[in-house]
Amino acid sequence: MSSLVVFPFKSVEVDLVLRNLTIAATHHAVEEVLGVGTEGATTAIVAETAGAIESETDTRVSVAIQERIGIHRPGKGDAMNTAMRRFLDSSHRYLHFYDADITNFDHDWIDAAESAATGGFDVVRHYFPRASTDAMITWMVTRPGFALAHPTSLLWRIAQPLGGELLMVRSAVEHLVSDPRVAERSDWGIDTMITFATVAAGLDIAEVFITDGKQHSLYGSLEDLRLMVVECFAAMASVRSAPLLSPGRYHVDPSAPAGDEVTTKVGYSLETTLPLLTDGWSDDEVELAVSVPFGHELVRNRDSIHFEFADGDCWREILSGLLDLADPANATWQSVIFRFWVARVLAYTTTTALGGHGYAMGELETLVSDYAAGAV
Ligand code: GDX
Ligand code: MG
Repeated sequence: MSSLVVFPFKSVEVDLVLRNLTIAATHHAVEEVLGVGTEGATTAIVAETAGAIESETDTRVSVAIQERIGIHRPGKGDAMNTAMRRFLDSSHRYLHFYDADITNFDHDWIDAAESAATGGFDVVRHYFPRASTDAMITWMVTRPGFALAHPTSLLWRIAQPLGGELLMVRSAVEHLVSDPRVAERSDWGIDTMITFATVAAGLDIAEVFITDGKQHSLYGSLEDLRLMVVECFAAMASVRSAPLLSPGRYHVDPSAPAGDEVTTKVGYSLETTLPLLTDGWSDDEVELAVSVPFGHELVRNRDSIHFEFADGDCWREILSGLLDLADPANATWQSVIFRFWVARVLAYTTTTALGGHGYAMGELETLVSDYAAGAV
C-alpha cells in the first residue's frame, strides 16, 4: 500500500513548491513525491533541495523535467502525462495530483482521496467551494458543452471537470496512458480529457469535498485565461461525438455553504477586461462571428461595449454554434470564441452574480441541467 504524489509546477514560488513537496512527503501513506517542472531556474532550485526533503522526511522526493509527449502546446498536459508514465514504471498503488500553487494544502487532501480509493473508487476528484465569478471556464464552457454534447452522461455533472486535484488507481492510469486522446493533450486541455476519458470508460468515480476551498494565485484580467479558454474548449469540442460506455459507480460528497473567504472573493478585474471585447477586431473575426448565433450582437462591441445579450438561453445557442464551427488551430476562431466567452462572463457577472453567492451557484447549476434536459 503506497502512493505517489505529483505536483506539476511552473511559475510557482520555489518556497511554496518545496512546502507542498514536504507536506506530501510527511504523509504516512505516501512513499514517493515527484515534482514535474519545465526546464529552467525554478526546476533546478527545487531539484537541488529535493534531496534535503528526502533525508528530512525519509520519503523518496525527486524532480523531473516534463517530457514532450503530446501534440498541442507543451504545457501542463505534458507534465501530467510524464508523471503517469513514471507512475506505471513504479509499483505504487495510487497516483495523486495536486497543483503546486495551493497555499492551504495539507494532509486532509490526501486523506480524503485515499479513503475514497480504499472504498473501491478508481478515480477520486477533489471539489471545493469557489467564488461565484471564479471557475468561469468550467461554468461557461466545459459543463454546458458536455451537457449539450453528452446530455445523458455523467460528464456534465462532474463538479470541477478541470480540477487538477485528483487520485487515480493503477488500472485507471493504465487506461489513460493507453488513450491517445489523453497523450496528445499536452496543454490546458489535459484536465478536460482526463475527465472525459475516465467517465467514457465507465470507471468508478468519487468526488470528495474540501470544505476550506483551495487557496492559490488568482487572475487579473480575463486575458490571463485566454489560452485556457481556447484549449479547454478545443479539448471538449474534440470529444463532442465520441462514444461513452455506461457509467460506473458514482458518489459525490455533499457540499457545504462557502465561507466568507470564498463568497466575497472577486474572480477577476472588470476594468481591465472590457477592452477585450471592444479592441482590435479584424475583418476575418467579424465575418466568423456573424456566422454564429448572436454574432451580430457581439460585433457591436466595435462601436461600444455590449455584452448584456449573452444570457443563459442565448449562450446555449452560441455554444452549439461554436461547437459546430470548432476549428481550434485557427487564430480567428480562437479570438472569436474568446470574445464570446468574455461577453458571457460579463453578462453573468453583472446580473446573476449580483444576487449573491448561493443564488448564483444555484442558477449556474440549473442552467447546466436545463441544457442537458433540452439536448436529450
Ligand atoms: N510542469 C508544468 N508545465 N506545470 C504547469 C504548466 C506547465 O506548462 N502550466 C501550469 N503548470 C502547473 C502550475 O504551476 C500549477 O501547479 C498547476 O499546473 C496549475 O496551474 P495554475 O497556473 O495554478 O492554473 P489554475 O488557473 O489555478 O488552474 C487550475 O484550475 C483550473 C480550473 O479548475 O479552473 C488548473 O488545475 C487547471 O488545469 C484547471 O483548468
Ligand atoms: Mg492555480
